[in-house]
Amino acid sequence: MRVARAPGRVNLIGEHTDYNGLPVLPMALDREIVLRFQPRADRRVILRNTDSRFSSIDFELGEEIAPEAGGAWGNYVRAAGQALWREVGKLQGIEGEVSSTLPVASGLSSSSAMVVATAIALLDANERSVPLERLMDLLARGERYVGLQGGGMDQAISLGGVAGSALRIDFRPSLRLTPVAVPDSWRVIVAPSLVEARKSAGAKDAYNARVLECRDALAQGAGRGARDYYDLLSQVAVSQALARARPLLDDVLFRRFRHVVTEGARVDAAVDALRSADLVAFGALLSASHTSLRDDYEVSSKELDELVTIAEEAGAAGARLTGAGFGGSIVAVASADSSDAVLRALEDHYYSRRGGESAAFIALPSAGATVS
Ligand code: NG1
Repeated sequence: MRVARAPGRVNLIGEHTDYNGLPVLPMALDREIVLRFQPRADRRVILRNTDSRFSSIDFELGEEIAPEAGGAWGNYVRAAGQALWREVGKLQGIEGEVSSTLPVASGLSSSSAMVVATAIALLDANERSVPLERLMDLLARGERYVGLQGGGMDQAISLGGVAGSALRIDFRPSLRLTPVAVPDSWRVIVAPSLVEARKSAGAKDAYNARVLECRDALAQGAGRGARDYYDLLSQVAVSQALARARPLLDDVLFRRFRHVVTEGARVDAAVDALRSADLVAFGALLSASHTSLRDDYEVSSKELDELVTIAEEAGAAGARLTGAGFGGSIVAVASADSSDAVLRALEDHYYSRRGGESAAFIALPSAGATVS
């Protein structure tokens, strides 16, 4: 048996920027999808899931793989299979078993981890390889198979994660990953809201609507003819872009536009704060990002807002929703000295009141996907 492992991720800052050509700052988690597999002599992919909520899958690889109805996990496996077949040609299948230490639909990218684990397992079984950055891009486009017009952050960080570091990922002018060490004295806390952010179901439409709104804002003149937000901000400063956009856009489009251009600037500032180990500045940027996602981008929820407030009041330097929103998790940063108080407050004021154990955890910046 061979084993493919692909981690989930927590995005520290840079939300809804990737599909707009602006950078992100995620780190790979120490929680992952594990795929134990062996090659098959035919084209079939047969996988069991150790989580009894998910039924087994069995399909044939090919140029055009029909999706399973609904939000099935098997569609992430099919997405990887179809993308790779189109890239490298004929492939033999695999059979095996999938397990996970990642909470599902928590905004921690279990879906992209499934895509990545499948892809590296299929490549290994077929003794094929695709250059890493090509694979990142290929799988980002491939995952759109499930109907979400997503960006490239999740596949890139799952494949390219570096232990001890967050990664600044630039998508334009070309894909580039720059590790930035997370100081030993910082703690990154992840707190799931326990409200599932199932992108394959309802949240998909809301996500895709945001993608279109961002494009509309540019097309209605705020882009000054630029192809994307990267091109726009290569020509003008954020303040100029905002001043020019305001009279051209209605209230909703202006707020979407303002989130994207200010969030891009916050990523730059956050990378500087991380490099200089300035926890206070970094935390303030996280909290500003949350406000922008809540008020301008409108992707937060009352549970996510509540978790952010609890973390901040308990002494976190800053906190924000992480991932697409519409449910999922928050991320908070705190000093090693105050992280226990933050975890305790989350337990007392959020999880206990819902009658359960705490689901919050300290995330360790981890390495990317492997197969062995
Ligand atoms: P989540 O929902 O956290 O897996 C999605 C997109 C990202 C990015 C974020 C928002 C996919 C697979 N993931 O992440 O590319 O746009 O939303 O920043 O499309």
